[in-house]
Amino acid sequence: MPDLTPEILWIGGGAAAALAAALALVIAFARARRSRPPRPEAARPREAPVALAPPEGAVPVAAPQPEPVARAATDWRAGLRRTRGAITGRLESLLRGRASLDEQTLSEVEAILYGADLGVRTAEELLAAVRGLRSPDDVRPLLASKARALLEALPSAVVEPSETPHVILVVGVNGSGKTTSIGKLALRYSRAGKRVIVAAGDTYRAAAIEQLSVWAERAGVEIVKGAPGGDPASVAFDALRAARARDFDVVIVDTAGRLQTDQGLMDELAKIQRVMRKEIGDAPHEVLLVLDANTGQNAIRQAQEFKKAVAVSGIVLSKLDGTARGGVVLGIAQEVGLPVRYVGLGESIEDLADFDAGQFVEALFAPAAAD
Ligand SMILES: Nc1nc2c(ncn2[C@@H]2O[C@H](COP(=O)(O)OP(=O)(O)OP(=O)(O)O)[C@@H](O)[C@H]2O)c(=O)[nH]1
Ligand SMILES: [Mg+2]
Repeated sequence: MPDLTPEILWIGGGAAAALAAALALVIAFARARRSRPPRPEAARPREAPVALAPPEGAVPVAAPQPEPVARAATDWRAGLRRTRGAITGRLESLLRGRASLDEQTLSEVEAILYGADLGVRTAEELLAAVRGLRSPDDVRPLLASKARALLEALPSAVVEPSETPHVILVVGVNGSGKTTSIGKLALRYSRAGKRVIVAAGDTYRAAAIEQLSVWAERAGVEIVKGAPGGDPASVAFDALRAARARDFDVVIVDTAGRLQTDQGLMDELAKIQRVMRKEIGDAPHEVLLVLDANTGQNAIRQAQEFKKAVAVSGIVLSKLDGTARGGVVLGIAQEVGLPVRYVGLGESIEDLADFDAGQFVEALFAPAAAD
């Protein structure tokens, strides 16, 4: 056997030299990058013409503009997979191979509808329509068209800001996703070229103020904070005043979570709304109630109670990702008469989608067997 050792050594030495050269190149490139001057900040859409000092207690904090990130089209089919399993999937399994809708089958359809978080009235109405059918094949198309009609009968959820600042008050029970949704919304408006300021109206926990600051920074918007334990209505008032003085387009006010059954705290929301009107007569222009989709029918009760305290104009249905209880969208429409405006589809700042009734219904009643 020939002795290959010198060649192997030579080849090994050559490879090491090449490796060293490559490494040197990489280091040189990294140094060059580090020494490059920082990229200029994205131009702000409108410069604040002002100069009014911020109101007392307000701490406006300038934050860098975020990098634009492309967002994939909302995947309604994926987002509704579990809800579709709970409604369409169960109906498919029940009706497969059945020749007619006999009483036994109808009572099973009833059980599925009542168990689907649609709310009693919606379930009753859908069941009554199904009773009029002859063929099991017609059940799914009928439910889809009824659901669509129900959602399309609601007032439009889209509110185009017609004056500035456009004021949005965000309310909801503890942990429903208010602060997260505000971060997501702030980013949306700021990407649309609006100057946004958020207000830390949850003064009950110092951590809540800090949490909103983090979201404001992520979204690249400003924030007005009050002192922990301070009056939330006065933080909201300060934010409106700052927004007017400094020419902001959109103000989004966070509030502390509260049980819908706690009258004292619900009254406080009404006070926030009243105090805002002292600064801007028709504020808030939108009151978004954040409901956690996982709470199912309890979300319907929450909506009914919040509606009594403040002029709720639309719903943000958070945590629709991964829940089987998304049928509650129909219950909210039917029993509360409020449109879902946005849905939360995850915990990151990009995970907010405009609600789209057509896409929602199509995804909900799509064949579930393929999931
Ligand atoms: N998966 C998922 N999680 C969400 C979504 N929205 C919010 N969350 C999570 O829900 C939890 C509560 O969210 P927050 O935004 O703090 O809720 P909040 O209503 O402000 O809570 P309080 O201020 O305590 O009343 C956090 O862990 C969020 O990451 C969503 O759309 N999907
Ligand atoms: Mg919060």
